[in-house]
Amino acid sequence: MSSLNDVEYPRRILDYMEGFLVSKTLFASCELGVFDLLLASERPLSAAEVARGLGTSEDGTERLLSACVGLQLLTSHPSDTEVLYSNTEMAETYLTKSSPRSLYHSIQYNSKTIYLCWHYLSDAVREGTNQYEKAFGVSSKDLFEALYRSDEEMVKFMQLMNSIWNICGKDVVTAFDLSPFKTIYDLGGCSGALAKQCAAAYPDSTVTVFDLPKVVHMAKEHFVSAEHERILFHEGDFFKEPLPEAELYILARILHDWTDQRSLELLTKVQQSCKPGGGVLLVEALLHEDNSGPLTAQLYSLNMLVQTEGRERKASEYTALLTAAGFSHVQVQRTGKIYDAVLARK
Ligand code: SAM
Ligand code: ASE
Repeated sequence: MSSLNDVEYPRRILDYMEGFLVSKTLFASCELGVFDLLLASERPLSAAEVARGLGTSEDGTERLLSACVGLQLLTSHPSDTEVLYSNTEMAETYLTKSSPRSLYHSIQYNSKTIYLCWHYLSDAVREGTNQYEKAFGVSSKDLFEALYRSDEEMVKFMQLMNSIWNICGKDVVTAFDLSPFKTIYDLGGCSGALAKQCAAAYPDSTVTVFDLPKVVHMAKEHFVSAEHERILFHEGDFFKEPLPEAELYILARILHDWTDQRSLELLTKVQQSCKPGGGVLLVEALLHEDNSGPLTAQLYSLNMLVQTEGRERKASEYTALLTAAGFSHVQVQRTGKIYDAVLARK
């Protein structure tokens, strides 16, 4: 059969229009605990058994499970009497809470925070600013005061930040050979997830997570255990306080939170603290030079509009900021996953 083009039949438009139905099906299945229940069960379960296990309606559950089969998150096993369901390998790996590569907390943050912010996307585009005031009733004067409007929100944000590095972290820390750098500071290192990947890839290096005091306290308490000997912590404010001297500074998903002006201010400080011969590694979702993609970076840039003061940038824009701050020898490595790496030298 010949495939219809987008004008004869607007498949793409229909998919985009209803894309949120897919997101919400994923959110609800995770939140209700579908994948965790099926993981805990030794055998595939019927909709009635899942409904009993979750305390949900049988009819609603049957429809949810069926949609998950359509999304290839579940496999159905038809028998004479009833349909049985089990997790696909993809769901078991990424959607169950206890999996080492779990995206459960990212999905929660998308469901409970980002989805609500995106309700105000048109306003954000109209006004050119983030939407915390409308979405959550908090003033957005200090970005991280708004993002961390409660300790609970801060932990949720840290969990979001944490999960992707189990999937993409190795690629970004090995995009360049960082073994010559023995003293590494991860500025805004958050939960320490990228620091763990970095310490694992470079056994002769020490990685210090530099972040706001309450973030560091939380990271020590909940995310980094004593077995990670080469991960240290430093509490501070990278805009207000001096930076410790280091051979390499990592700024992962930092500059995309901030305007060009604040980014340059921070990079200039980093350059001044950096040891001669040292460097800085930026980890960001790079836009193509002609802005034609990748779609993920384009959408993330809209998310930065709704949630932060920054934007996603092209490699040339990061190069311009790095050069203005006094760095040279800028190199760019795309990883093919969400996040890319840019290395510059002092
Ligand atoms: N680098 C981590 C990653 O990629 O997963 C976290 C990125 S998160 C978007 C930004 C981080 O910068 C947060 O951990 C936040 O607490 C930290 N941060 C924000 N403002 C800061 C400041 N003034 N001084 C130090 N850290 C700050
Ligand atoms: C930030 C990164 C994120 C600030 C807010 C954020 C992410 C979500 N919210 O620095 C991670 C990237 N995902 C998206 C949708 O942008």
